[in-house]
Amino acid sequence: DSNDITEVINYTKSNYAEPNPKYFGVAEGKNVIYLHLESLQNFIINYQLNGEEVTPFLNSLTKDPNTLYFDNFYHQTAQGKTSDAEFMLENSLFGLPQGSAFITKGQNTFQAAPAILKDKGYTSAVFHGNGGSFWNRNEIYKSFGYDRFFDAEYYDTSSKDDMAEYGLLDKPFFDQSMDLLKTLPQPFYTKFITVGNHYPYKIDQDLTTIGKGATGDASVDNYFQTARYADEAIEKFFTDLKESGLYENSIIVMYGDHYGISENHNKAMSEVMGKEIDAFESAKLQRVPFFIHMPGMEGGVNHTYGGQVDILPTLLHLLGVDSQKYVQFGTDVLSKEHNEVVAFRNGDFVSPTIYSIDEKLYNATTGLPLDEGQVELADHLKKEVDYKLQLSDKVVNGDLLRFYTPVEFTPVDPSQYNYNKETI
Ligand code: GP9
Ligand code: MN
Repeated sequence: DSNDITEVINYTKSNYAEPNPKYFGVAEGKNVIYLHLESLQNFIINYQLNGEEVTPFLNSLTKDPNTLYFDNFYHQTAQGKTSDAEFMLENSLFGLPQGSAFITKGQNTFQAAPAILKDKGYTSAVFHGNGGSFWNRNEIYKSFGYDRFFDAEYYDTSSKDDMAEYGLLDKPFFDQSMDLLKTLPQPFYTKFITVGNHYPYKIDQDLTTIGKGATGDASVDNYFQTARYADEAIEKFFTDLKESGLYENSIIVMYGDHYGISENHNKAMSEVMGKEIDAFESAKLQRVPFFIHMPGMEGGVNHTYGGQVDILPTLLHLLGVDSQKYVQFGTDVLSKEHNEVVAFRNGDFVSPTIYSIDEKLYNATTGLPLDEGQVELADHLKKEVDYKLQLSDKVVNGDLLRFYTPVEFTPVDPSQYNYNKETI
């Protein structure tokens, strides 16, 4: 009810982190291009398999002067996997502790990125080479205010060689997406959801350019090949964006959506990482790559702790849109006031000083049990994390954004949208 939404607004106001003046508005009016990188974990970045880089293109971006690369960035997904990542990305709300908010909360009121940016003159679109109803996307995107959803219907999926288990392989996907992208009025806000690097990472050997791993655990061993394939597909897409002229007017943001190698594979991962994967190392494996790339922007490797719930306020500030009036649970990772305590959906958290995993506390630097002197601080952080998750759940379960419309925000009318190819 209205008391609940007042509590939420009070919280999000106090949680707000002021934009960093150095970055605020540097991408004002630019096209936004999100690349949703399926199952890409951060350990693969700059990893060498038998002396060979697995993801040479992404690695080159970690050294690129126009790219911000975050190497302490965590996925915060739960059972909703891909859909949880998208949910956080579009709303800066947490996914639910069970199930997928995409599926159960598709009719909620949202103040999501596409709607926020529509008020700034943006057209929005999602590109995905799988059927539109997967994760209930074709419904919830309407509630987010997405103008267009190019699902498998819009792609040529007739060649078996082009298909992965969950839709078009990344190379034909990006290739075919270019022509669709060129039809959009600018500025646009877009998201490209890849599927090639999806469990169990099977790929036609004719398409591979690197060998498999040698752990004997098939999904771990195959992962190197599908990650390489994704890297090549992304590089090609960058090239095509440059050729089309869109590149110069765009900001490209890339994120890994969730882990690809589960804890069941810790034995093989110990071999890959050259160290035992205990609970502490397992938490660190939840890091996913996060890149922000824009011609002319000052880049660098950034060690700030952050997570997927932080992406939206970060992007809005880059675009010169203040996030203050929106109900968002993350904070701008580029802000000096950014909150570096990264909450996981089960109440665990990581931070630059303390890890709280499965009721155990660790020194973030050494991985050893936390000093007695810091336990009180850890308890305090844990309470903050629990409160934040609980408030976010209140918003989502209670559909509380019904009761709050930010000033100068145009509410979304889902019935205005239709993604059906035939009827457009
Ligand atoms: C399917 C794709 C996969 O369309 O996005 O979702 P996931 O299985 O990774 O949650
Ligand atoms: Mn996924």
